[in-house]
Amino acid sequence: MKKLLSLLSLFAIVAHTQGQELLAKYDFESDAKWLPKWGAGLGSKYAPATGWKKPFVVTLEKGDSHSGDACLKMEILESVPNEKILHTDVFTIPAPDEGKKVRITICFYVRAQGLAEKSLHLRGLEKDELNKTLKMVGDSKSLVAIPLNAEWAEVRWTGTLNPKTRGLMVMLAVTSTDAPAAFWLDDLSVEIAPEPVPVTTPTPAPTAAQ
Ligand SMILES: [Ca+2]
Repeated sequence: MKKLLSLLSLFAIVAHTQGQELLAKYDFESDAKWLPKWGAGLGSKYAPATGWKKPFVVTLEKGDSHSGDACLKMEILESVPNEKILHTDVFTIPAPDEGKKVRITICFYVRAQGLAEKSLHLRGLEKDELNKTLKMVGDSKSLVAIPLNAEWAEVRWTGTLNPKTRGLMVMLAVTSTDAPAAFWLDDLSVEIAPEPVPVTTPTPAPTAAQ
């Protein structure tokens, strides 16, 4: 726990010094056997994530986590053609300044077993202030085809949201029909990303450099 707190403190310091704002973070270190507000779906059928018994199960697993003692495991038990989707709760996105868009970075760590290459995808769902669905992030069902390795690997995506977006749900979608198969997830965070540095910025005069 102490290690976790120091890691979180370190994270806060880094976030502060870079002017970034943490919007959501999930490290799965709770003792609970369920994931509050997380859901999972098969095709168009949705239920609480840890409520599924087949064709997949979602559990909090102790040991071999990326950080702390626990991580999330989604295990596909039976081969079915429909997409299997795991998703977070809807967390708040701050209103952007006039004429601007909110720019975010989604970061997480994943490892996998038995899934076909390019069959696990990062996806986001943008919601308006009334929690109505606006669109998929980037108008895409796949922001990133997640690399599938036996060892933990970092996945990071940065992009902008619709100016009307006030809520966001992060999703991991499995298109593979392979079973048995599984992936593990840890340290999912979403934060406001710094504005990109324009590539056309003029080079400052040498005297301006320290
Ligand atoms: Ca963890």
